[in-house]
Amino acid sequence: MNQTIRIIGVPIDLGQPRRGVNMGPDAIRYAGLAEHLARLGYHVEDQGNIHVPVRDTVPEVQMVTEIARTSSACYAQARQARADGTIPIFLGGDHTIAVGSVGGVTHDTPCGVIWIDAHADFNTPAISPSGNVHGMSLSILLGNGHEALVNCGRTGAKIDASHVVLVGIRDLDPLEKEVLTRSGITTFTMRDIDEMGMSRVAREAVSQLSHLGRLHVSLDMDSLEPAGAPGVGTPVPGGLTYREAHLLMEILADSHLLSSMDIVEINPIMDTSNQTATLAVKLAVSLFGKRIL
Ligand code: HAR
Ligand code: MN
Ligand code: MN
Ligand code: MN
Repeated sequence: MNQTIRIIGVPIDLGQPRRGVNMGPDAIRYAGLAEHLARLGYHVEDQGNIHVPVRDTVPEVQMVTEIARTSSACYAQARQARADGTIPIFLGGDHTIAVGSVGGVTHDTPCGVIWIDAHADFNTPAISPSGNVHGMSLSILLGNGHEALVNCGRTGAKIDASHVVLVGIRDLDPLEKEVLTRSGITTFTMRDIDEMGMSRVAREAVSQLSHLGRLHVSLDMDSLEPAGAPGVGTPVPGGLTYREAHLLMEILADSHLLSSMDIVEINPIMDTSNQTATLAVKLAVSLFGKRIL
């Protein structure tokens, strides 16, 4: 019996101000995600997209309510995908999709989370300079922030600080940095990657989380160097190279613990020739693929 990968599109752009990231799911589909995974031997099913209202029709004061509604739908899909024994891949959309995806996949049992991002998404409404909810997703999952989001799917925190590892971080807001330091979350910044090398970083991440028996990878495409991944809303120079990102995926694949994934923040309007979605598909192939040799 082949393993089943279930694709779930979450075209949400309500967690940040730019239109375009709502087209991420189709850009990733167009780049051939299903075909490439099928070629690896998986049975692939595409659930289509979760309904998200058009940003222009949502008044600013309704934004969090609508994000919560989408997150609940995403949570239910994540829970169902696990109950059906499939590996869900959630296509964003901005990084708010993780509130529902990580929430749902941890409904019954905890899970290790590898959060690959230029940002820590660890703001709260009280400290965020922008107020953008996509910069708060991880904090929400740890139980802090907008109540409607913290209590999405089930009440309170969805993951423990010791069950998440951040990789690729290079852009923190001043207060976000303080809160992140106090949280005790293991964080591998770009400097750590420069000094230690990706191989050691990836192995340490896996070894911290392997006792949980499975891993969720939340891949924010702005973790990559913008030259190779320009189709994102908040590019930050000095990101992961093509080879570092692939090595990370390959070492995570070697753990045989992968049970779910997010691919987020792709904005096709900012992209050229869909190269960011194409790169995301290649990384997913490395994550779910087999060794070259
Ligand atoms: N830290 C900034 C804020 O909270 C920007 C972070 C959001 N950018 C993302 N998320 N793409 O990873 O507004
Ligand atoms: Mn992010
Ligand atoms: Mn980011
Ligand atoms: Mn533990």
